[in-house]
Amino acid sequence: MPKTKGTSQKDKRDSGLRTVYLALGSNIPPRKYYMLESIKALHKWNPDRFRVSKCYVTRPYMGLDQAAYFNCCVSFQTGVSGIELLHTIKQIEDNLGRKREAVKWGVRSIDIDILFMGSDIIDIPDLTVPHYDVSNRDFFLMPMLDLDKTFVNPRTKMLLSEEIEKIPQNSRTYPKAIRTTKLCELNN
Ligand code: A4P
Ligand code: MG
Repeated sequence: MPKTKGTSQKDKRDSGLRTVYLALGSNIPPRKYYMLESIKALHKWNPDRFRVSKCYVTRPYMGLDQAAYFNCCVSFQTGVSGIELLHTIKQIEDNLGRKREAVKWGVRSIDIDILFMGSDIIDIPDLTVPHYDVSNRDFFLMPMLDLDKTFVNPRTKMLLSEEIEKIPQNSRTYPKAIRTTKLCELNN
């Protein structure tokens, strides 16, 4: 097996049950449909302790000239490896017709990112957990706080509630909760 820098010993099947947190984002209509279908697919795949945050409408990150996003987070309990989880979310994105374009931060029907896998730290070529930019994105941190107000980022050792306060104004996307019962109907 090729040796990779910082490969986590935890990225294997028997890593034990832990709560994983995923972020969902869409800025191509119908955004609500893409969000809801992704949530349903994830719930079907792993219903154990499945929870959904509020859904937010957010400005494009770093002021990009794009349509507004819908963002939310989901959490569930699982024992799967990071790579297996990554394959599953890519499959769900593909099934919902996501086109992979060369443009970084291009528009997207649905983007599903792994934010945290319990307190695991994974640094392998295809996967970085916690997500490399989680501390700088209010559209990740705000819905994360809906799911767990006391969550500590295992890399920075900071509370997410502290990290969100530190985000500079020019990076903020000003998440605004939207009224929807549909997105949260899978909550326990
Ligand atoms: N990868 C590594 N770590 C992870 C992880 N923790 N979760 C690799 C998911 N994927 C991870 O992902 C590219 C590769 O990253 C994967 O093949 C995987 O091996 P991708 O989803 O195909 O590409 P992407 O999403 O276009 O790129 P990137 O850099 O992930 O974009 P971001 O960072 O997701 O940013 N503004 C607002 N308001 N809301 C948004 O949701 N999203 C973006 C996209 C930009 N602006 C936004 C939002
Ligand atoms: Mg992504």
